[in-house]
Amino acid sequence: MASYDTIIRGGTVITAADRIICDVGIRDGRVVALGESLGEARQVIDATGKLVLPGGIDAHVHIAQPSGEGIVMADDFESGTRSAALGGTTTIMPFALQEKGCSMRETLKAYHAKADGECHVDVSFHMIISDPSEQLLGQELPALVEDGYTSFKIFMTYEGLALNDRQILDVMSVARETGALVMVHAENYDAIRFMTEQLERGGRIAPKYHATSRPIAVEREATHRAISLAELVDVPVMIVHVSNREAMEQIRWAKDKGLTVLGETCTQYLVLTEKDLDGLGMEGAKYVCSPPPRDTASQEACWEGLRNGAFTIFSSDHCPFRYDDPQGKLVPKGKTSFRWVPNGIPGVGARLPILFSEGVSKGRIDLETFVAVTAANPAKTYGLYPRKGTIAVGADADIAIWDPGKRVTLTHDLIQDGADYTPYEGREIIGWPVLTMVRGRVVVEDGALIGRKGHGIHLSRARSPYAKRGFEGRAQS
Ligand code: DUC
Ligand code: ZN
Ligand code: ZN
Repeated sequence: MASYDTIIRGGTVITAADRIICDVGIRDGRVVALGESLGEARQVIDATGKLVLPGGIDAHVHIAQPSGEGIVMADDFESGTRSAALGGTTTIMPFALQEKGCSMRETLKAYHAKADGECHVDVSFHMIISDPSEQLLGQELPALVEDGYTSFKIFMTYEGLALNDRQILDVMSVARETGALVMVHAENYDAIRFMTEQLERGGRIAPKYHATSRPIAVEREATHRAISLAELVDVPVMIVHVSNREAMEQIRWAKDKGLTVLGETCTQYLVLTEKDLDGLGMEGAKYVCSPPPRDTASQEACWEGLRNGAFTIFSSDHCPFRYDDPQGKLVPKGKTSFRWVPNGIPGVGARLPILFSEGVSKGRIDLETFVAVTAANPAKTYGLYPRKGTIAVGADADIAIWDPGKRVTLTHDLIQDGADYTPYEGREIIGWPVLTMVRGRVVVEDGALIGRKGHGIHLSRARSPYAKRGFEGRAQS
């Protein structure tokens, strides 16, 4: 009788710490052996000459989120997780957005209902807090953190979402008490409104002015303020989607001071610039996201941050809207001002191939760093490690096999999310995930989805080790 369900034979296995040529033995959806010539299995996958990497964890994606009147997000959980799988990602972490006046528990139930039975890869929800009522802070959040929803995002900008400093302090205090990890969207709301109104008064309403309306100072100031508020409360904080050197320097400054401040950057800040928003007519709307892509010096800074640990995590911030659609980027009001163009770009499928090609293949980062920022660190940061994010005995067999020399021209057809474009169309990629496995089952092979939706499950999470340390320390004192 075969000892294993599957053996991945002869590949180079990479984790955040090691690279070894060996076989990977898989049984009941988990890795049960790493070794030479592992013997028999019902299924043998030859990985000679290939790289065997932990499946990616995309810790920042938006799926089926309400996005304003008349606007519809392009992905449901089937299409979003299909694209993730095609791009070598085996777990995504989408947001459940609390709408004003609504219970967070009910919100989560609604998102579970949308996701259940639909997913190709595993899923674990963060929460977005828009209404920090007494009920939410005093009762719902502590119970939800206990139940494994151990992270939440807050916004310093956007009508209906922005929290003021007092509210941020209240939310951070609950994170401190409960051991949750706070993620912050750091841009100054009032400054953006001021800039937007000035631009509109001057008739500067095209999509490219979206970037003009939220310059680096807007992000840098809010990043520093978020860090300072977290310092007051003595709570760890994750600054998400950092786009430039000045914001990154606030994170570095905080780390040097001994604060637990973590950072995330995203695909768009490595390969897009503000100039991409300057398309013909409304075409620039395809690249409207916040913070906006900056310039080549900012790209360089973000690469540096990935190399030197200023950024712990690399995500897509997948936030998909169809372009040629009145419920998407071409919503009629968007023609009257950039302020109405839906914010966000698709990227869950393109994230890993772009980082691999621009990073590993071009020598900007090594393979271990690639695995760290795309899989191991997200798993550790958000309480999924060591079940996820590594290839080790006992871990889930979430694996992507990469052909490091495969040349591909990136097109939306390969990515297959629910949008009608990719902002990365036509890029030449070197290195591609040729097989994706989720808990031992092959879901993508040679660019084709072969799994059935419903294999992906929801993961409840432990507390982040960053948050938990403080939480446990406080509990004992
Ligand atoms: N923030 C996000 O995190 N995603 C999309 C839009 C935004 O502003
Ligand atoms: Zn955000
Ligand atoms: Zn986002």
